[in-house]
Amino acid sequence: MILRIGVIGTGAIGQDHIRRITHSLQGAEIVAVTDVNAELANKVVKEEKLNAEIYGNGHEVIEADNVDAIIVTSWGPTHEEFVFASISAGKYVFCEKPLATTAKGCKRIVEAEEAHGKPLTQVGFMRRFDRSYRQLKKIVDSGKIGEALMVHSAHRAPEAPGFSGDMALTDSLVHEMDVLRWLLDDDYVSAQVLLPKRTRFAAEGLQDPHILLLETKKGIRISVESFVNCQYGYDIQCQVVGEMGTANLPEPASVAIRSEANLSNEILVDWKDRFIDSYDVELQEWIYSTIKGEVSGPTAWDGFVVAVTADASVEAKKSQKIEPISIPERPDFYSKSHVLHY
Ligand code: NAI
Ligand code: NAD
Ligand code: ISE
Repeated sequence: MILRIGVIGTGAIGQDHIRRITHSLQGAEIVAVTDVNAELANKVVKEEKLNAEIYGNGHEVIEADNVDAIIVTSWGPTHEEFVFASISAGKYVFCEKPLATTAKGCKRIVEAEEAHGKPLTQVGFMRRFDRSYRQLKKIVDSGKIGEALMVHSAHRAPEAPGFSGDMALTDSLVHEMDVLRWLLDDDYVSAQVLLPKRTRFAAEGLQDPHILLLETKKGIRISVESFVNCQYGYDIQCQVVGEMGTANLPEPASVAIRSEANLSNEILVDWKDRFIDSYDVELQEWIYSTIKGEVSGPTAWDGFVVAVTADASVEAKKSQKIEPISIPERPDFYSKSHVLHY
């Protein structure tokens, strides 16, 4: 079976996903697209030589008879509406983060899926598909370093064009909020946000860097540095400290250069390059599991948990106190969806 996909939002990441599905991955084709910027949708269909219908809005894409599954890559505030409509139509949907801009919105999606009777939604947390994170998880799960006690991690980007308000927490650190609970097989109980000396490279009125401190149910303490104007590169770090050793996220492969009395390795500067393989694996696995009628990646429940964590982190930044993170028990309904494919 070839999965026939409709894409809502043909901007930066929508175009990337269309390209990888059309030119690199197997088992799917793009048959429908839409964008509020109709000119852009037209341009993408032409440039990628897609055999796809261009629709006037996302709902028409979702309702199209020849569309089996939906990819939502429009702006964050539009996601909830399109995911909801996909569930109502009984169609599988891959939604870029955020699932919805509020925890309430995510909860409504969870409830809609429960009412529908099976999970249909996967959220675009691609780090779970990243080879280096999967290698790190294998070591943590193997018990080689004993029980995990602490995690030190960092999310650094050279600059943050278009960032405003608390986007460092709600747009970028959401990836850590998702991948660390997956890595540790745990959930968070509290958040605290420290505000270090501000870099002069931050836009006016924006705090940068941040340190997010999370505590988990098992008592693991996590520090996440967010530094989105670090100038030097896109650098994702993660070290798990266990009872008997430590395990570090592998660095992206790069050529070690010995030259002019220096030993050096390139540091990537763009998140697209750092996670390029992860997006491929993420969407290939989504295509295969959708054809099988399963959700095997991050679910609507995971999208909800991240939204609750992000809300508590923003609150902790404001209050400068330790804020509780209240995550209800995961419904049995979602347990099966955590299957990992190595
Ligand atoms: P973008 O602004 O380049 O593209 C969004 C597109 O959606 C635009 O072309 C816009 O015209 C269209 N759009 C907006 N509302 C729409 C609607 N109601 N109907 C149809 N089209 C609509 O944004 P970008 O960077 O592609 O981000 C899109 C989403 O992907 C965001 O939610 C973002 O958080 C997420 N994202 C995820 C990444 C990841 O690493 N997983 C990386 C980058 C973005
Ligand atoms: P973008 O602005 O480049 O693209 C968004 C597109 O959506 C635009 O073309 C816009 O015209 C279109 N759009 C907006 N509202 C629409 C609507 N109602 N109907 C149809 N189209 C609509 O943004 P982007 O960088 O591609 O980001 C898109 C989403 O992807 C965001 O949610 C973002 O958080 C997410 N994202 C995820 C990652 C990741 O690493 N997983 C990386 C980048 C972006
Ligand atoms: C972007 O939206 C993403 O999702 C990237 O993966 C992230 O690293 C970047 O900081 C965000 O702005």
